[in-house]
Amino acid sequence: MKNKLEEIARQSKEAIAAAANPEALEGLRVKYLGKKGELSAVLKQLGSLSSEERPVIGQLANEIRAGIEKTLAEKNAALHSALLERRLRDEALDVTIPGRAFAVGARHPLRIVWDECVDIFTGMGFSVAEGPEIELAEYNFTRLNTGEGHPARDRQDTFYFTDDDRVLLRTQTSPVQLHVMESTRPPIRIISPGRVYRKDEVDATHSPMFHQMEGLVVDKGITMGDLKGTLNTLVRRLYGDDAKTRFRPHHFPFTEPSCEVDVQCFECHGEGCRVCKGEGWIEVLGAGMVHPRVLSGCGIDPDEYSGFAFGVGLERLAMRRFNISDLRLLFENDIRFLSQFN
Ligand code: 2U9
Repeated sequence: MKNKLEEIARQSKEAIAAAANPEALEGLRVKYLGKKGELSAVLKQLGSLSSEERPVIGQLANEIRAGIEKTLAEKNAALHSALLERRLRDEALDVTIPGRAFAVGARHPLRIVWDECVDIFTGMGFSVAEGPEIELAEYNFTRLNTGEGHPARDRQDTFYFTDDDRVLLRTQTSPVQLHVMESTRPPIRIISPGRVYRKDEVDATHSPMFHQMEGLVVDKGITMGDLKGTLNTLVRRLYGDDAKTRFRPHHFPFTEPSCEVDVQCFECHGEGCRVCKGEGWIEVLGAGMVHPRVLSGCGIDPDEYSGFAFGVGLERLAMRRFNISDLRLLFENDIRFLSQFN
């Protein structure tokens, strides 16, 4: 029996040493130490031994069991640490490898000045209104006091869809403001940025599609003073707190009186230079008090209410701001050009 036990000790040691994984090891534990295992089989025969042999063999069996348990535990630990080693090696992460660079886009220069104007006006309590680019001549012209036969309606200058000149691509964003005046009661304080279309040949300063931002304020007691205060604020936010403005009389059919707003040249401070073409002043805006006929056409009583309106070309703002000499650069979508801004 002693031989049998020593044989189990030897065999189990070899088998455990050769086990390749925790599952095989568990199989060996059952095989040698389990209830129906080899060690138990031997112990069942203890009864057949003499009373002198029984404690000796019993003690040997216990020592062998302890030995197998220890070997199993050590092998188990070794297998697990080998497994861990392998995972650490296989799943190694080199945190020193430079990250993958994502190409982050830049805002288009037009979008930059658009956002900036929206910020300035929403800061003064204006809301942003938008509307369709396909309009009725009725809204683009007639209700803006620009009746049949007015030179601004010329087919040479406007993209009409139909032969009866009834439907067109808007030439200004003013129709948006008419729609707001028709559907809401004063006080009205809105800006309408957006695309507009005119039949212009493309050159360094013209494009058949360009962007405008118009504004409209209608309330009781609105005066030219409100117009000047608002537009001076715009110009100072755009060109700096010390920017000087000049309001020159002008004519628009939809405003009366009308004016153009110049800012004193930021380059020569009024002396006259290349930037302002010797003028000392740079034109930035058109504006005026909303014509009473435009108000009453939208169901707003001009004896009770008055308003002012203005318009600014966003391409010109962007070109001046970023020193861009050719308008076409804004529409060619050359990444090398566009990625310079922001
Ligand atoms: C309503 C009534 C009046 C909008 C106005 C201008 C003056 C103006 C130009 C600026 C450069 C167009 O982009 S540009 O070529 N615009 O000078 N626009 S007043 O007046 C309105 C608008 C809506 C109902």
